[in-house]
Amino acid sequence: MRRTLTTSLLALGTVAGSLVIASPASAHGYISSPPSRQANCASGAVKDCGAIQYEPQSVEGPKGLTSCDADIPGFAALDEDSRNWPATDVGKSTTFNWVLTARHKTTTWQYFVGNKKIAEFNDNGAQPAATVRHQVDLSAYSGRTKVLAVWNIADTPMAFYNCVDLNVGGGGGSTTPVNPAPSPSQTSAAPVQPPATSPSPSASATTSAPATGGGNTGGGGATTWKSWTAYKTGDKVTFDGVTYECRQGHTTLPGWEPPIVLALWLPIK
Ligand SMILES: [Cu+2]
Repeated sequence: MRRTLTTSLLALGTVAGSLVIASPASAHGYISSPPSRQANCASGAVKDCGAIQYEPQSVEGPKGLTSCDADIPGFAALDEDSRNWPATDVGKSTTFNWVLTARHKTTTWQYFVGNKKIAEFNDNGAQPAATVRHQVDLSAYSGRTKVLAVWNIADTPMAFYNCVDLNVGGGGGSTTPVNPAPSPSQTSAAPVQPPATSPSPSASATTSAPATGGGNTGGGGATTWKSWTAYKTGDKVTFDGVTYECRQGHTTLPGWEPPIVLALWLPIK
């Protein structure tokens, strides 16, 4: 009896320990689409970024910084403009999509180009959802543009920083995965598209992505969920016998299993 109880407690402890490990340890947030520099590092689109590739959500520093790396020496790659970061073609406005693995109460979300603040969204201290979207007007810009996006936390002195490289006017707001070897913008004749309707994280009915590849072809063809993998909206995966549909494109991390980050995964039959 006693022995059984002890064994059970040990088993319980093991389960609890696993749960602790499975939860996002240093959980914060970053812009997944259009891909921020840290998103490009996490997805492998840009190589040799250093530690940031493992924790794109962790570019945290005091409020008021203007750097891409939050002045964190280990993340310095993010601040190197010479890296030829892939620039996403967007129209005269675009929607920035954040993935928050910890929903910190928020004062404001700010967007800068150079020293100029081009947009600000005030949450007045509210707790955001696990995914956050902001549409930002970029009509004052054209061509290659570096946007610094800042998430200001309400109950700490800290903020989270993202640099997002865009090619304004270069297309219709495409959020397709970036090419690891970006073609020179001068020679790429990007087809002009009407403004793409951004995938809605909450309305799965609108996903009509005809899956051009990546193991998502065919009716209901779901692949097994994996960490360190880039999924796009509409992708289907299985995890623990349940099938999920991706609500928002992101690159997975250990601890982002679908049942834990349901904001990113919609369980389907
Ligand atoms: Cu956090």
